[in-house]
Amino acid sequence: MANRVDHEYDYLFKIVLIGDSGVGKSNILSRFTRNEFCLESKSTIGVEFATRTLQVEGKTVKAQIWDTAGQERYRAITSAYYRGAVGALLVYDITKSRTFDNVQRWLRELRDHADSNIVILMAGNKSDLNHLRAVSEEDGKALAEKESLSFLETSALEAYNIEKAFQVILTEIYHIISKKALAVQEAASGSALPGQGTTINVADASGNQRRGCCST
Ligand SMILES: Nc1nc2c(ncn2[C@@H]2O[C@H](COP(=O)(O)OP(=O)(O)O)[C@@H](O)[C@H]2O)c(=O)[nH]1
Ligand SMILES: [Mg+2]
Repeated sequence: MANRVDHEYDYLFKIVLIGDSGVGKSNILSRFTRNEFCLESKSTIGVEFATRTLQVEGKTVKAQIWDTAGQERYRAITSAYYRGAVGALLVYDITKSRTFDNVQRWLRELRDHADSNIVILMAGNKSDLNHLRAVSEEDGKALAEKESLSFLETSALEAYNIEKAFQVILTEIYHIISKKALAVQEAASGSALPGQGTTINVADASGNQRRGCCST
């Protein structure tokens, strides 16, 4: 038993949650991994990360999502937090413009500490509090476009777009990884003649997809 190798997933992707304190990061995580929401703010839940396994384009992907234990309040997130991360969910609160203004600061933090190819989705959380809105959806979209980020408004409370946010990030990561793998394969086969190596794989992949894909 102890020796059994863990083969229940095809890919393991580390994703970090970042953004100001109080924007809803921990609740986004608990909504996504346990379908739970907590109205009271327990700032330190104390988990390092939580995981959930899901299907992305016919592959089994295990998302390992890291949450802060409140260090963001002291701007004391260490580089270990970002190490190995291939995705980031950058969260602000649509009712607090300061948390939106600070997105730039978080992008800088990512630039300094994370891999330069990290996939980033910006989430304007608490969309259920539309009557208290301080940041328009258009402003969110405009910033995301300017910074080349994916963007969604979410609500951890109403479970709105939470699933989708992770699907978008994981799919984007998967596309990048599979493109890289293909490039490596092509490089390995040198100036491969058409019909060699990769062609066979493409045929295999489409066969697998027809069998395994049910996510439409
Ligand atoms: N109305 C509403 N409140 C939320 C939402 N997400 C989180 N909250 C509340 O915002 C507060 C801070 O949430 P928390 O997840 O601890 O934020 P964190 O500091 O970023 O981890 C808590 O009181 C949550 O109940 C949401 O989508 N809608
Ligand atoms: Mg938290």
